[in-house]
Amino acid sequence: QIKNLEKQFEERIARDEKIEPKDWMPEKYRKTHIRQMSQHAHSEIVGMLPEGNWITRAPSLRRKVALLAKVQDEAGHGLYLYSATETLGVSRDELYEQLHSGKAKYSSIFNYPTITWADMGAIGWLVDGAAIINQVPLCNTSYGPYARAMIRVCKEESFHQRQGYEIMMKLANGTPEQKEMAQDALNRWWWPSLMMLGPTDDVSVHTEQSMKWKLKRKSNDDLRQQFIDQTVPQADLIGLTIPDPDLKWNEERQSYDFGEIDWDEFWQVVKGHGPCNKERMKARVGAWERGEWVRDAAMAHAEKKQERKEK
Ligand code: FAQ
Repeated sequence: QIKNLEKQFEERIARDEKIEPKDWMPEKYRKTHIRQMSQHAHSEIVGMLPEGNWITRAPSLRRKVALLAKVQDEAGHGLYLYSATETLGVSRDELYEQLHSGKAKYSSIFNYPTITWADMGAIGWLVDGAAIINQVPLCNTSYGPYARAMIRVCKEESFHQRQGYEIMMKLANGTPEQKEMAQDALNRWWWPSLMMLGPTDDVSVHTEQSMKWKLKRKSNDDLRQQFIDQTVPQADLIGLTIPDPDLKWNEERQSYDFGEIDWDEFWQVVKGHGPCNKERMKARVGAWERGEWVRDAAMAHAEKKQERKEK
């Protein structure tokens, strides 16, 4: 019986049919989707913190409006993705618990500090740029609710990327101090943005199975190469230098060769030892605890309303 269901499931995947919440699916398919989708949701929520740091200090009203809208979009993406994950039979409370206890991961990139205004530009340009490269193929992923969520998310990420690049463009064409600030932000965010796309294919434990299930449509290394090839000309255009002395156009491959990524740094950050891991978790857990009275009040109100209805 199970063998038959598995066979039908594999055939549906081969036909590029979407798998929907009430369809039969292998337990491992369900689990790995809960893992990736919830970690994606957590990344959006934790990802609000580095930029939230600059909302009150944006240099103009126009910049503030754009940054506020971007951070609100990230909250929306997080909630949207949590809802999509819940269709796999896990509760929102369980997902929060996994984040707060450190059991579930969130993207390494959000454990770096945002120390100047140019970091808002670098995040939009590079971090959202890398996120789009990773998420456009996910619009075609096999699980229906995830694929549909990605379509809307990608449209919004595209606005985020442009607002970031525009900040960098303005700074790079500004005073020498402003240009220096933009270059410094690029220097600090470049390598972590490359790491964000995940470990190299030879050590990526989930890629093989996730590609078979069409959860992932492109490998980590392919996405990283695509990101580099797309971003280098953008840096050239605004006169900034990618901080990689080994970066070189390879005529034969029609791609850029690039230097060694510091994978020790990546794993340190993933294991909780990055510059801001503790601060990020403290902020999330603190927000959850401070919101307890609101949740309690809402529950008490709902119960009273129900009681009145029953009388
Ligand atoms: N950070 O076998 P793989 C955004 C973990 S975009 C931390 O290659 P997989 C938008 C991985 O979970 C950012 N951990 O794993 C935004 C696994 O550990 P596990 C979020 C990482 O899943 C922009 C282990 O290493 N985007 O938020 C990272 O096949 C600006 C082995 O790795 C997504 O989540 C990392 N960078 O490939 C918001 C996209 N990389 O789970 C605010 C969806 C890997 O077994 C501001 N996710 N690990 O404990 C994906 O596409 C995939 O999950 C990858 C990883 C590509 C991230």
